[in-house]
Amino acid sequence: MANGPALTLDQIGSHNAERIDALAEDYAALDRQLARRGVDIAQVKSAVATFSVAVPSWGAGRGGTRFAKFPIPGEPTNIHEKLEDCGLIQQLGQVTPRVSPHFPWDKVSDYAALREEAANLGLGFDAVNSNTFQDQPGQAHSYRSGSLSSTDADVRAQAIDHNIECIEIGRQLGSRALTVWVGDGTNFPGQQHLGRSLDRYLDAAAQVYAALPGDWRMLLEHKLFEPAFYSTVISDWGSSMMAAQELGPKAMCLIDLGHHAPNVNIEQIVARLHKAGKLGGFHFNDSKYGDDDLDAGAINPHQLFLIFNELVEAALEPRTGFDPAYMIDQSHNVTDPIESMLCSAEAIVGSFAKALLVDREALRAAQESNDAIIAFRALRRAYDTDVAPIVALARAEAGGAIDPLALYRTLGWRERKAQERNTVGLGAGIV
Ligand code: PSV
Ligand code: MN
Repeated sequence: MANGPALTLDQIGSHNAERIDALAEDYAALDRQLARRGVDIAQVKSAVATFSVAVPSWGAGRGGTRFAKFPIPGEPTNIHEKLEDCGLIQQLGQVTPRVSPHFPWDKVSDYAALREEAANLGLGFDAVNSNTFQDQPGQAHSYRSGSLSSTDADVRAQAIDHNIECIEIGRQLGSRALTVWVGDGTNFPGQQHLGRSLDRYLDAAAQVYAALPGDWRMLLEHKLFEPAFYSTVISDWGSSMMAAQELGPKAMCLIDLGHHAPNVNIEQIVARLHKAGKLGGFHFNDSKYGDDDLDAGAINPHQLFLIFNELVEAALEPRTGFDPAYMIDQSHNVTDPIESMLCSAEAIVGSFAKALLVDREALRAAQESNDAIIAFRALRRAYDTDVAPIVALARAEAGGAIDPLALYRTLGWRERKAQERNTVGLGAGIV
């Protein structure tokens, strides 16, 4: 059972003391560079200090492919141990103060106690995720032919009830959003009526929507394919937006970066959803081929920057309810999940910082006069800037480590946890 913070203030303090002079020098140099560009570095640092991104409870364990999972000694085996690892990530990085739980994976008997346990570790809870893409032991009806869109009314009722139960759990945890991703779809042309399956989904989702508390949001996560390989009920941002519009103002769209056709212009989807007032949140990760769930910014950091560029633009022209939920959704197959999430969070906040550096006036003028190269340069100049000193100083000022990964490596965390925790079994990983 987790109890208190893993690191003492002394540990972070002495780590930072050895690095603060070098950081101050780098920060001062960047300050002079940005001042020449008319950018106030202190303002950028303040904005960075307000930024946060949630970590997924399931990301604290080693993921796997559908072929295998290769656990590491000391990895967490339950929500308590996952919270403990997430608490350490937050202590080191100070940018991930919330955990996004997934049910029934994170089920416990006492949610008030779980909330308190998280609070003792400096954590709160973000969006609750339902799971109607797997069958659970003892479940009355199978999701083998779909869940919210199933042709069977009993299956739909079970999926609705599960989502409502997630809302109830989320209430107790202090969450304010339900993320719904369904694996519903088909593998064969003709297997299901494409229009009617969407109608059934909409009807069932409306019953979940009706159970949302007044200040909650329902985040609809689309995905092009997998586990279904011919059609998926909520396959793309068009279907997602259609559903969100039909359900009502509390329903918004969630963009998982890996859930699109290859080469899709995701930043344009961000702009479009914002225009419709339906940009609800993100699952950050990266991919090269499909829904690879690789670490955010590992493959295409430029895309991550361009997404944040649209988010900065969106904040300049906010729509009602504009407050996107930022979450990481990754599968760590070859790394220590703590290290991956530390690095991903840094990549995400760094992309935000870079987007803040764009000379919006120059960009706008170039856009209006159709000067493509100058417009592109306005973006490229920001993207090319090394914002690491801003991100590191904001982190240190918030109480985190100047070099979180280096400090983590000195802790012997996994070795210690390997003594305390049960061993994870072999088998295939989760999606
Ligand atoms: C589906 O691929 C997904 O992106 C959804 O967010 C799930 O909840 C998550 O991965 C975990 O399997
Ligand atoms: Mn996701």
